[in-house]
Order: sequence, then C-alpha cells, then structure tokens
Amino acid sequence: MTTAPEQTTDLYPTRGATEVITPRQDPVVWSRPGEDGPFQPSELADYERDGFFAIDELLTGQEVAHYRAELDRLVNDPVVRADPRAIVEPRSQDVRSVFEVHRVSEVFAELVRDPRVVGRARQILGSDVYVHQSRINVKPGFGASGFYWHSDFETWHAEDGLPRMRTVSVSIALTENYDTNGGLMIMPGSHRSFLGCAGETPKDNYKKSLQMQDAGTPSDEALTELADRHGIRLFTGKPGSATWFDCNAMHGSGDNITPYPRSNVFIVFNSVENAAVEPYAAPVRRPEYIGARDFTPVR
Ligand code: 6CS
Ligand code: FE
Repeated sequence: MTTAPEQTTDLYPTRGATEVITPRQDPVVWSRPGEDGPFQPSELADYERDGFFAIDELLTGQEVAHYRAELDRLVNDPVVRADPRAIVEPRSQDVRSVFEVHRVSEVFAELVRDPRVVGRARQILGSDVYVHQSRINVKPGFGASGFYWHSDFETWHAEDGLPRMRTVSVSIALTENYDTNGGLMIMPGSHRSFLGCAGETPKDNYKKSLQMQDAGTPSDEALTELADRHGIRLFTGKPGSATWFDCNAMHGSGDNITPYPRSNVFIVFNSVENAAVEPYAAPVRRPEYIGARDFTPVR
C-alpha cells in the first residue's frame, strides 16, 4: 500500500455549480526532445499537436490471437464474471469490461510490461510510470452501448485525485475497428483546454458511471463549440492497431449495433511524479481496481 502525497492546489476545478474552462497548464509530452524510445520525434510532435497518435500495427496477428484468446477466456470464466472488477452490459448482462485486467491476467500483465507499450508511455510522460487503470472492453455487437463524450482526466482528477495532466492511455484493438461498430472518436486538439463540468459527484458514482456516465459530462453547448473548433476523428484499424491518447482529449464512442464486436484492451499509464492524492471533486475515492493506489513503477 503506497500512501497518497498531500493534496496539492486544484489547478483544474470541475463539478461545481457551473461549467468552467481552464487552459491546460501542463505539457503534453514531458520527455526532453530527442530522448530515445519507440516513438520517433515526428510522432511525438504529432501527439503533442493532436493529443493522440495512431499506430497501424503495434501487435502482430499472432500476438493479437494470443490476447484475444485470453479475453475470450476471461469473459467466459464464471469466477471473473462474479468478480466486482467485471462490469456487465445493463440489458444483455454480457460482460462489458474487466477492470485491473493486468492483475487478473498474467497474459495482460505481459502486455503492460512490453517495451513497445510501457516504453512509449515513459517517453510521453518523461518518467517511470505505473498503471492507474487497465480494462478490457468487450463491446459485443447487437447493441452494446458506447461511452458519451468526456475527458478521462476530468474523472481521474475529480474522482481519483490525479493532480496534473501527466497520464496517457493506449487503446489496442483486439478485433477489427470498422467505421460502423462503435469506434473511438477523439476531437483533435481538444486536450489543450480543460472543460470543468457542472454538477456534483454523487456518492458511489462509479457504480453507474462505468455503464453510463452522468457527472463529468460536458454540456451540448460546450461540445458543439469544441466539435466546431476541432472536428471529430473516428479511429478505425485492424486488430493489433493502437491509439495513444492524452488524458484530457475529449473522446467518446457510439453504440455497436453491428454483429461485429469492437473489443480492445485499454491501459492507462500515470507518471510516478503524478501519483494520486485525494479526490478533487468527489466525496470518496473510487475502488483501487478503478483508480490505483499502488504507485509501484512498471518494470
Ligand atoms: O471512469 C473511468 O475511469 C473510465 N471511464 C471512461 C468512459 N473512460 C475512461 C475510464 O476507463
Ligand atoms: Fe474514456
């Protein structure tokens, strides 16, 4: 158990009476220019500008088959289904997500430690990193619901106590991401301003928010302004493709009504220099399997 450092001042106010926009006060790429790692300098520059970088083939077909088999094993394991870390679809009761998947499964723990994965996270965050959250999203077809527009950092700051924007997510496709089966959408450049949302965080918010987010949801006006300014990019790709995106990028995904699942593994790396403190805008912490409190660096 790692104790949380004392609370720092709140640079990114959110979940008060009204919506409030704060310019980003943190770098996007924290490593020094030229610091070596899997990303080329031009790729880091793209990530800095857009708030994301897409890789066509992070994993080979054979590796994807290995991780996909593990995902199928997990979602069909009654022990996993009974675990509080498994979230089910409200309607079908199919498994929707399994959180802390790098602790539930040694196979996914290998993926976290893979230099092509953790090496890129260290390069963006300019330090050692720990896993703030990991999950597999099954997103089966025939109506699996999506995730409404949000900034992950808004939640991780408000409810998990991450002080600064020094956190990066990678979504690795384990099935084909078509332009029809509920793919990830990001507003390019939206990571440069923080949209503090209106409305207090209800107690035990996570019990609902992981199926349908309410607190921390931007207004229609704010979303319209952001979309008009930045546009919207839909990410498609083969199994094994990956999208790295900044914690404050405005993103979401639609429902999947096709017969084709959109399964991915999602890993959130946080800098060890940005360890979680107390929530900035929530009555209690979320469970550790959603917002880690063990800050041990990935080795
Ligand atoms: O609340 C969270 O931490 C999760 N919710 C969403 C919709 N995206 C980020 C994260 O996995
Ligand atoms: Fe998200």
